[in-house]
Amino acid sequence: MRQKIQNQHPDFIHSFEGKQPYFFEKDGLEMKSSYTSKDTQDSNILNTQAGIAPYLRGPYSTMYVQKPWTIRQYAGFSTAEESNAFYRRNLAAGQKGLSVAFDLATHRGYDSDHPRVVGDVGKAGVAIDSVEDMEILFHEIPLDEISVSMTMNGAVLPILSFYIVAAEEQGVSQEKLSGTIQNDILKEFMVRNTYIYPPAPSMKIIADIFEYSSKNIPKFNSISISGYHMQEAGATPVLEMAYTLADGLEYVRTGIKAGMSIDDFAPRLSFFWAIGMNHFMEIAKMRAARYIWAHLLTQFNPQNPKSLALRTHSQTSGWSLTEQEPFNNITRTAIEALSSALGGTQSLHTNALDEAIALPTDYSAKIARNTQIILQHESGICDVVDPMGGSNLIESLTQQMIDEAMKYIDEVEQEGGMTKAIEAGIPKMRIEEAAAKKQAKIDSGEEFIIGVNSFKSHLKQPEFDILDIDNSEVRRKQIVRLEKIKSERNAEATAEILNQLRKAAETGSGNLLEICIEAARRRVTLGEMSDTMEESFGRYKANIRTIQGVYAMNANKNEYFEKAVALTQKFDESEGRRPRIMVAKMGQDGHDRGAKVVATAFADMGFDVDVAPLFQTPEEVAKQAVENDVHILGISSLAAGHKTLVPQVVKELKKLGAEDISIVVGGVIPQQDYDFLYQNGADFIFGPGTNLPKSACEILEKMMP
Ligand code: 2CP
Repeated sequence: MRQKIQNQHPDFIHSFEGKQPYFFEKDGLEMKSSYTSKDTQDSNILNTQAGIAPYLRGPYSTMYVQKPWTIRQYAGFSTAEESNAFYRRNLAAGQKGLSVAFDLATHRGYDSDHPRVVGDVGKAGVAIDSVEDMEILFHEIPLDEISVSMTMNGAVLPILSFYIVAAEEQGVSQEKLSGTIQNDILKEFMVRNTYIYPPAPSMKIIADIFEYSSKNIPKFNSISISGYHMQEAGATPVLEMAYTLADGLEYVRTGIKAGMSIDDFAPRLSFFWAIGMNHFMEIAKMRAARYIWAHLLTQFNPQNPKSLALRTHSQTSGWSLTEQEPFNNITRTAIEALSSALGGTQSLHTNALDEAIALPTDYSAKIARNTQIILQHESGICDVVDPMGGSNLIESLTQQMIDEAMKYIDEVEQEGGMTKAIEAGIPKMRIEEAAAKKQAKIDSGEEFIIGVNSFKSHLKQPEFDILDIDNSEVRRKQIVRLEKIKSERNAEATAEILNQLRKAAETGSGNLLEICIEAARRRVTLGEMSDTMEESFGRYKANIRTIQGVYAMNANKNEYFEKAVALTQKFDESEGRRPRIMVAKMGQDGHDRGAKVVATAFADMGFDVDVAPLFQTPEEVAKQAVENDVHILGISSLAAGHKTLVPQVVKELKKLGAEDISIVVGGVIPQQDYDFLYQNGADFIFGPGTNLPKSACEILEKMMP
């Protein structure tokens, strides 16, 4: 007898008295309360070995017994000097590889002096405008010994060129470089939003990087095909895995179409997973992904077995961190790191406990790093290959994830591949639906977040050191360096190489990376290279699509939801129209999960909702808010630009005589900034963990006293 339990609330589960296992839904999969060998008897995945295709149990036969995963902490902030000092301290304390975070201005191809990036320079990563900055970033870090990962997708050509030339000027030749460039543009169009050019030229850039790196930097991983940002945007582990592998297939086809053989580039494709709190599913996901990848790649008939091996970096989930009771985040990160190691990661970043609030300090970064060191040296996890192999639960879940993921991969294939599926909006829609569903379940208390919607503590929270970046000072320093470089370089040589780049972009002939490397040698800046290619490629603008109904469907236990619906109706009756909110992001911050979830939830509560395009200036946002005649402007900020951008948008609204528009600020806002924002025009501030219907009620009650 199969009995299904829809609700996982402990009281409900404890009252269940049947002897049969009960079934429940977790992140879109049906699971059971107990597993036996019967659950795996029909499975054909049990008799595989690590180091041999299909690599389900790991890409290397000896795994951590021979070499533990690389402790690779992602970091970067402010100037190249400050980031360099931070890297060197971390390497001295036991970190094994570097992973560079660039600021959003750099990601989007703007030099630090560009007017659109005033609030972004040096904030969520380090500002890099030129080869000079890159040299400072790696000062006294031997690039032939330390492998460096760089998270760069939009401005991938200038950044990779600067890196290659900085190494060259350090005396390190290209064939000695080991590391990884993220270079995964498809997921940018889907979720991460730091694209520059439209899909077609972006894929040409990727093909050029594959080609150049296979010939010249053979130890460098030419891409990190990333699911991380999908899960951060709301994807379940299955969706994350399926869409990431489907992206991978699209890149493989791009490489082959550009004339390469599969073995030229497939051994240097790498992957990147988010590891969230769904412990068993995350382990199963990593194993299932290796199995599916080996099977998918077999169709290209590789001769090198390494072409079939999926090697991956992973990072503990940033989204799972809470601002409330941040010490709980140490526990969450340790559980996630454990899942990642049990799943067989090659490299791992563990988040710091304060990352939901601000940039990590040296102390919080140390705890995060030590979480990995403790796992490697105290837990015994590195003594055994694939320790979870043979577990009825894990093997059964691995098979289930293979089957489920293949359905989504087949759907993408039927659409004609990932580029087409993205154009049709399929993956984005499914991810946003999953995000809205999850938020509704959290807001209604059906899913637990300890310290946020349950087991809240009334003890006083400890004060945190907040690493605040003086963004205007970083920008000032960058501008001085940019002016110096431009005044000292050979203007003729610069113009000549930019012309070559322009022609190559126009005609599609020549390898763009090769030309950019020469441009870097001649001190062309990141903004200049990007602008030159933009002349032919254009700048991509995303279509905004919103979903409806998913939040309402999953909000049935939320007392505030009904109340908010009643209040919007009351507003309509008294004002003659529904409350209208525009949800906006400003600057180069493209993290839009929160904004999208707010948009769909508020629409389901009866608001008229507009979503502003990404990457607007405060002036553009204010103008649109007035044109749309909104009552409320909701500003979502996740990249620390709030102290610059919120006062500016308030000023612009005043100029337009629209002071009556209520300003709601949400996202990652440190408590210490609340007063500043209230004094500068914010009417409401809602931090991470906000119950959305409750916040809607607060706003409406203040608007209709
Ligand atoms: C390792 N090796 C072994 C064994 N283990 N050889 C024999 N037996 C073993 N048991 C060898 C490998 O073959 C390799 O040599 C070398 O040791 C290093 O191992 P690896 O597995 O390649 O590890 P790695 O160098 O650390 O590389 C891991 C990845 C790479 C995953 C392949 O792509 C990587 O480091 N990615 C990191 C990406 C990253 O940091 N992303 C940050 C995202 P050979 O090379 O000679 O074969 S930041 C995210 C934020 C959120 C954002 O994006 O916005």
